[in-house]
Amino acid sequence: MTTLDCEKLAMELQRAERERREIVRLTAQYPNMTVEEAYAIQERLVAMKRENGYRIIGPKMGLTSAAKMAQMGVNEPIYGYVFDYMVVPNGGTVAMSELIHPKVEAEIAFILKEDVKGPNIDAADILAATEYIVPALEIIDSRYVNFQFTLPDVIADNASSSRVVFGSRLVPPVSLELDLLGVSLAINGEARAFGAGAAVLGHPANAIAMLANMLSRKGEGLKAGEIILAGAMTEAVRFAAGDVVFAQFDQLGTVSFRAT
Ligand code: OOG
Ligand code: MG
Repeated sequence: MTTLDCEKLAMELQRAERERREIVRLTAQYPNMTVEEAYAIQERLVAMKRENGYRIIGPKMGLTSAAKMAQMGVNEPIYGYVFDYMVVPNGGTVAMSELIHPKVEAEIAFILKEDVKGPNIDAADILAATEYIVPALEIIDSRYVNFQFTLPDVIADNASSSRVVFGSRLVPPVSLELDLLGVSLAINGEARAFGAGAAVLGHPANAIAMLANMLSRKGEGLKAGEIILAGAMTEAVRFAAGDVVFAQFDQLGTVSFRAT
């Protein structure tokens, strides 16, 4: 793949998101695309969004639980970026007309008080650098036909990032046992998925540590003040216009939105 291909494919993904249109997965045309090439496309896509005036809220981990890896048929964690235009207020609305075929998943987010730069970062380093834990609902929306992709496809597509709702309660990590922390996800009052922090690589701080180590490969790190998603604790669930989506987290409160 050339730099030109990267530019072209990032633009296709950008257009698909903006025009709410499914596209054929990139590996159909580039079957030998590597993970490194996929991150190069993601980097172009992220740069385009910044050139368009959008601001990064934080990097995020994806595919960090067995439930998610099995659901998506992919077997290694990935990262992407959440932008300011993706944030929906807690209790707010998500317009289906702006999205393609969204799904929702419950997550734990970290807000750091210090920058963290890999390599060799572990969960203890992350917990020591964390100011607050925040509950979240992430809305993912693959730009690919039928939400189907291989690992390089989903990396290039900014890990399906689309919308995010953060809870209103910020809790310092010392008072929490994040691996034992449970969550239930309900749609219109009907329980649809359950999870616990341990589903995320044994402990959500492991996912954030892995992210710091992955970012260090390109000389980057985690920054104080970013809100960083650790990856879904549950499988992702489809929702439709009119649905009320509600997550209840042990010790962290509730997060909800309504789809219109
Ligand atoms: C990729 C996004 C993964 C997570 O938390 O696992 C992700 C996808 O499943 O489309 O955000
Ligand atoms: Mg996610």
